[in-house]
Amino acid sequence: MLDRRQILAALGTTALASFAPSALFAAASIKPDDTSALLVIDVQNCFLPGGSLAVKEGEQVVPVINKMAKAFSNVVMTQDWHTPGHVSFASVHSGKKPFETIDLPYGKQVLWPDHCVQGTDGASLSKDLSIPQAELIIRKGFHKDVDSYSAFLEADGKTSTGLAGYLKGRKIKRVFVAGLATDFCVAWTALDARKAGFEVYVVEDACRGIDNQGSLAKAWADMAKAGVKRIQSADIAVSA
Ligand code: VGL
Ligand code: ZN
Repeated sequence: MLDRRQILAALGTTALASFAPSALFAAASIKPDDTSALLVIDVQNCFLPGGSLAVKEGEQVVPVINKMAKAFSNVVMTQDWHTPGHVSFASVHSGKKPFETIDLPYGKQVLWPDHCVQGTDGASLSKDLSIPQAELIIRKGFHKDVDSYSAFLEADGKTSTGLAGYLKGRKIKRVFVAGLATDFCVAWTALDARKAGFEVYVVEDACRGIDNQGSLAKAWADMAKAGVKRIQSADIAVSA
C-alpha cells in the first residue's frame, strides 16, 4: 500500500511531467536591456473595433503590450498616417473594392478602405495604450502616392523613414515588434529590421492579423526564413 507521502510524490512527478520542459524553462527567459527596443506598430483607432479597417480581436493586444512595455526602457510607436485620397485607398481607384490589388509603379498594392487619415480620430493611437516612457512616434504612409507598411522603408523600397538611423544612433541592437497588423505592418517592419541588421523578435500574442487571402501564413513563413524569432509575451521577463 502506498502511504500519503508516496501518493503525493507520485502526483507531483506526474504534474511536472505534464509540462513540456521547454515551456518550463523558456518562461520569462528573455530580459530586454538598454540595447533592446519595443516597436509598437499602429495601435490606432482605425484598426480597433469600430474602426474603418478593424483587425479581428485587435483590442486584445493592448493589455498585453502595456504589460510587456514595462520591461523596456526604449519604446517606439508607429502611426499609419495617410493623406486624404491616399493611393492605398480603394475609394480613389474607380471600379476597385477594398482588399483587391492593383499594380503601382513600385509593385503590387492591396487596396484598403479609407483609414488613418492624418489628424482624424481614426488615426489616433488607442487611448488605452499606457506606455508613458515611449520616446518616439514614427509616422508613415504620409506620401500620397506611396504606401508604407514598414516602419523602416516605404513601399517603393528606397525611401527611409529614418527609424534605422535613430535606433542605431541609440545603440539599439535588438527589436521586439508588437501591434497591428501581424501580416502587414508588423511583418514588413520585422523583415526590414532584419535587413537593417537588427536581431528581431515578433511577439505573437501581442499582435493580430488581417489575413487577406493567406497573407498571415505567408507573413510568418517569410519572417521565419529571414531569421525573425517568433516568441510569446510570457517569454519576456517583466518585473512586477
Ligand atoms: C496596415 C493595411 C493598411 C497595418 C496599414 O497597420 O498593418 N494594414 N495600412
Ligand atoms: Zn495604411
